[in-house]
Amino acid sequence: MREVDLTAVRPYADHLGDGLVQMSFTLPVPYSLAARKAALELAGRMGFEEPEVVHYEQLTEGYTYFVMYGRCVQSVDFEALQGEGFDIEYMSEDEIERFAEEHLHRKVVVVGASTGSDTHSVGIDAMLNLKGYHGHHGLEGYRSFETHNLGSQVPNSVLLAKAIEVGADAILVSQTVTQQNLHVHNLTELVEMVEAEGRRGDMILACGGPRVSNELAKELGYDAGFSKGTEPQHLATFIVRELAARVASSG
Ligand code: B12
Repeated sequence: MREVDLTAVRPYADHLGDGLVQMSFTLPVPYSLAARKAALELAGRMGFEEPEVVHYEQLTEGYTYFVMYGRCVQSVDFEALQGEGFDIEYMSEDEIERFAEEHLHRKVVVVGASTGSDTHSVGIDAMLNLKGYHGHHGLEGYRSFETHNLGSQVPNSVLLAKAIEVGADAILVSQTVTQQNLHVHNLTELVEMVEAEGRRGDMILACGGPRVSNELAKELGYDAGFSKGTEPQHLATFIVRELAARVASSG
């Protein structure tokens, strides 16, 4: 079996290192042979070799949707990225309970919501409700957590007021709709409000959603961001460790 060269990693489809990529996009042009040519030319300019249109169709009048294949010739040095610290060792539910008992000696209070006009509540429910996600309890099922799930379409002002009322250790925000960068606006507004109230140092701020990343979250002033595939114990691990570190550093 061929060994992977971790200093020059590229996408893999038929055989290692072939660089084959599948991508999809929509062009604002009518469904036509010219549209197909435009997509091929664009993929070429993106740097893909041997681009192919494997499917295209009219999305609506004046718009054409494409599924393309192309060969990516660039590679990335994966070895140079090791030790960057983006992999966290998560604890299990039992380990989290024991860690909280040993280090915190009280319940961790969290308040969460899907904010602004965003109606998608499945993400925040997955994190907080007893039923949880992927066979793992949400934080409501932990002895060491007191959870307040405010649901969806919650104004940032209401979320913050609740957090202050219950003395929250962490505010948890879910954002799914990213059209027009709505999520960035909502997430930023909350940070600004927390800061204006002089509470930023008292609360952990964490957010999540399919298009949220830890990098984006940090850039917007959050302590952490979580994306697709997050399970409740990932979030719980982060919260108890972060809180314990804050308790330890405050003497
Ligand atoms: C179900 C659904 C709905 C339901 C929502 C029901 C509900 N109660 O939530 C309904 C039908 C209401 C709906 C409405 C709309 N939807 Co919708 N919806 C979906 C759908 C099919 C699934 C979303 C979902 O539940 N995923 C499952 C959860 C578990 O995944 P998740 O949210 O990513 O959560 C995980 C992580 O992201 C993370 N996470 C999430 N939040 C948090 C928070 C914290 C603190 C942490 C730690 C982690 C975390 O952990 C979770 C578990 O791993 C998606 C398409 C898809 N297949 O993804 C579209 C989708 C999200 N919807 C979309 C759109 C556009 C809409 C509408 C605007 C449509 C319209 N024109 O009316 C409206 C929204 C109106 C509004 N005001 O918000 C788009 C969003 C595009 C974008 N990026 O902006 C999608 C992607 C569909 C699409 N391809 O166009 N929708």
